[in-house]
Amino acid sequence: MTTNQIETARARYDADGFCLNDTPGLPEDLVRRAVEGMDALRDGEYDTGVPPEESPWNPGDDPDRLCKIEMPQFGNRAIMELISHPALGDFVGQLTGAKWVQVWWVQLLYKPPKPATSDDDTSIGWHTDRQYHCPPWTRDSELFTAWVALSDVTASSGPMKFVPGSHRTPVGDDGGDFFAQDLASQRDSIRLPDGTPWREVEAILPPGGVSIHHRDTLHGSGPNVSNQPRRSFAIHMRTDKSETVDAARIGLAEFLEDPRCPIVYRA
Ligand SMILES: O=C(O)CCC(=O)C(=O)O
Repeated sequence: MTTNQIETARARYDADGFCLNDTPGLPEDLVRRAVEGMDALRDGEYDTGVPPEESPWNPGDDPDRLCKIEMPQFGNRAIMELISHPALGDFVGQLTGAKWVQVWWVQLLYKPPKPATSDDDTSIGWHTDRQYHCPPWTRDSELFTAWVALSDVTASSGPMKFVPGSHRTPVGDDGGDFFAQDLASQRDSIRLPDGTPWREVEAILPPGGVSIHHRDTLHGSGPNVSNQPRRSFAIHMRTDKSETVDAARIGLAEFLEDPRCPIVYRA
């Protein structure tokens, strides 16, 4: 990306709490191998010999449910290569201006296609990432999520939606629920700070594209009514300006010293 493009992305990220990059430079072949890796994990095949962490979806579960697998890079080499890729690291490093950036948690998200007429149980409710950070991080910790698309994410495939500006005055821990299915009624009950209008922006991305969102930005997604699965990785990242409360190394911070949570950028 040129300096101008980075500055535009940074201005968007600061103002809106998210930004998109259609072409961060992830090689097509790597994206294809990561898709194969995703399918292998769904089949319970691990080319590293090690399974992912305990997950809400496990091989053999209903293929028509939302599939969320925690730390998929533990079980597949191509996925490890993708989440560590220097092109992604350079982009987030330049975006944040950080001394270093580390991946600290990863989720595989596979949203199966569903006919528009069927009951929706594959939506992801409005929430912020901070709500799910356990152990908590210190108040000013710099944390964000790089969401990498592995399929064509269109308006009909249940793209992520963001509420621009919602990161500026966080709605707090009761403000959302990842597992809620009725996004419209959630929207009626979430109180945005005075002056922040509720707007929703869809993150439409090609395979290999990425969106970056702040840990306090409200986001969610509806059902996938296309005819292809929606595939992605939510790669949770931190900069040198971050630490867990009491430097805890438990829960989602258990692997901070593990090479499978790589440092993807150093200034
Ligand atoms: O994939 C989605 O629609 C939501 C993912 C998400 O909550 C995240 O990346 O933090």
